[in-house]
Formats: sequence, C-alpha cells, structure tokens
Amino acid sequence: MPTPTIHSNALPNVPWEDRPAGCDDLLWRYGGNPVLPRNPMPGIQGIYNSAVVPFEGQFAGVFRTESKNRYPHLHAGRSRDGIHWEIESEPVVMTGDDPEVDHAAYAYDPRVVGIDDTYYVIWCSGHNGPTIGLAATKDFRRFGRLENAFLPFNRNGVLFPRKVGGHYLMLSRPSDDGHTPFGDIYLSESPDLCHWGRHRRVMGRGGDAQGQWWQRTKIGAGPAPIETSEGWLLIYHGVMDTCNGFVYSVGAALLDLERPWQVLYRTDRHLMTPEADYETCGHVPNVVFPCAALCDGPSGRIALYYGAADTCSCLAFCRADELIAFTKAHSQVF
Ligand code: BMA
Repeated sequence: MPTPTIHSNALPNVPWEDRPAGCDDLLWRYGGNPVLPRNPMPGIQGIYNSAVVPFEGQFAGVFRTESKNRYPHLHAGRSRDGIHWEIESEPVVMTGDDPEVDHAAYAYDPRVVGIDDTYYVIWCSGHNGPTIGLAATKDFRRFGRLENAFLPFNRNGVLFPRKVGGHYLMLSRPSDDGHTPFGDIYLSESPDLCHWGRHRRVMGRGGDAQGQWWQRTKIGAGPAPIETSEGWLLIYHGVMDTCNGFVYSVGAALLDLERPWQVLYRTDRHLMTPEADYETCGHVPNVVFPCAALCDGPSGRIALYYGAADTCSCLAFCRADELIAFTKAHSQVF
C-alpha cells in the first residue's frame, strides 16, 4: 500500500515521545501525563476537554476549567512546547455586537481550528439549553463572538480546517438538555459561518446489530479532521452505558474528501479506553475525551490532547500512517 500523504503543515516541534518498548498500542500515552493536573491554579478543581493549536512558532489553546461552583468557563493559554502551559487566571471575555447572543452563558468542551489567518473557537454554549457557540480570534487575547451555529440541543461542534466546495463545514451531535443517552454525528455547511444548512447524517452509534458496544450509546467528533490522501481522518469519542455510568473511548474514521458526510472506513474497535488511574479516577470516572490533535504533516506524527475523567488534561501519540492503515484494516461502516 502506498504511504498516505498528510496535508497538514510541517510542525517539527510537535510534542512527541516515541512508543515505549514493548507497547503495541496504536495510541500510546505520554509518560508525563497529566500535562495539566486537576488543580492547575488557585480555585480551579479541573482542567480538561481542551483544545490547542500551533501559534507563532509555539502553541496556544483554549481550556475548559471547572471552578468550585462547577460552572464551566473557557480560559486562554500559551505554551512554548505544548506540554508546559501558562493559563490565564481569568476566563475569556467574548465581545460581540449582538446582546441577544448570551456572552455570559456556560462554556465547555472547546475546539480551536485555524482557517486562513483566523482561529475559530467552537464550544458548547447555552441558549435555553446546550448549543454550539462560535468565536473568532487572531491573537488568543481578543475573542469576537459570532452567532450560535445551531438550535439547541447540540454538542460537539467541530469545524473542518478548510472550506470544502466553497463552504465551511461543521460536524455536530444533536443531543438533549441532560446527559443524552443517544446521539449520532451530523454535518452542516455554511457560506458565512452564520447561516447553516444542507444537514447530512455522517455516522451513527453502534448497537447489537453492529456488535459495537463500546460506542453503542452515542458518538461525537473530537479534534478537527486531518486532511490526508485517504480521506479526512476523524478521531472521535464513542460512549457506552454500563451499570456504573457512561464509559468514553476513542475511535477513528476516514471521511470522503469531497463529500465528507460519506464514511469510507471506521474502526470496529476502540483505539483507547480509560485504563490509566487518571482516566478511571476523577470527577467523572472512565472518560477519555479527545478535543485536539497536532500533526506534523511530513512525518505524520500526531499529538492527541484529551481530557481525562473530567478532571485533567493529557496527551497521547500516534502515527498518521499507522492510524490510517489500522482504520482501513479493521473497519465497519454503519
Ligand atoms: C459530556 C460532556 C463532556 C464530558 C462528558 C463526560 O456530556 O459534559 O464535557 O466530558 O459528558 O462527563
């Protein structure tokens, strides 16, 4: 099989640690996890499900924090190496022209996607229930609020890193106002990041018919899809219900480059499930929740940022060519 091409920019300083000797996992955890611990600064009892991007030769990010009232906010952060972070002590203040968009609503599970010279933050905001908030920044200091993308109830909004067919594309997972015991991934397109339409179902949760219990309750997009010669590489979370609550694991899929609502391949097993102590113990045990992937295009090295147990932020690594080959070899599309 020819080596796939990864259409990401070169990122020679991507955080990286080689696969440990004797480990044959496709995704392997950073030895220094968690990169952000449960008490990263005074008054904060959790920092997780957060997004980072390359920025001015270093790294910037938007982080979900949890203070002692457990109301979630977003904080900006900077890092030289993608591992040691300086997080702003105050939450991001969104500015915007329209007072009817609720700037003070809760904010969680951000993704950050650079398109041209602008970084877009997508997160779960509130508008009579969870929906998809959008903001733009060029410097990670000033954030301009845009219209909410969708009606409530919706979570896990993820923008594609470029327009396709002249339109912005966003994945999302329609949900309920609570902990949502269902959910499939959909795609919507927009000419202007304000008006969204042409909604398409991308992929659904697995059930008995598929033998896919690890993702049988709901699924949701993780990091922004990575463009490759084999399709858009989508890393996502799959959730199962158990007698002790939900378990969040990680899977992958390849979506058609021109018609990304069409799934070409999809892993028929999880690639990572909560096993480390920091994933199985925390405010919400048994959650691994990927929100960002940094990729060095030429080498295909990927650093995956994920929240662990709704408590701390962690890193895992993989190689794009291995992930693509595995996804093709162990695929079930439904
Ligand atoms: C989801 C969101 C995520 C969280 C997950 C597990 O509904 O709230 O932020 O990680 O539940 O608690």
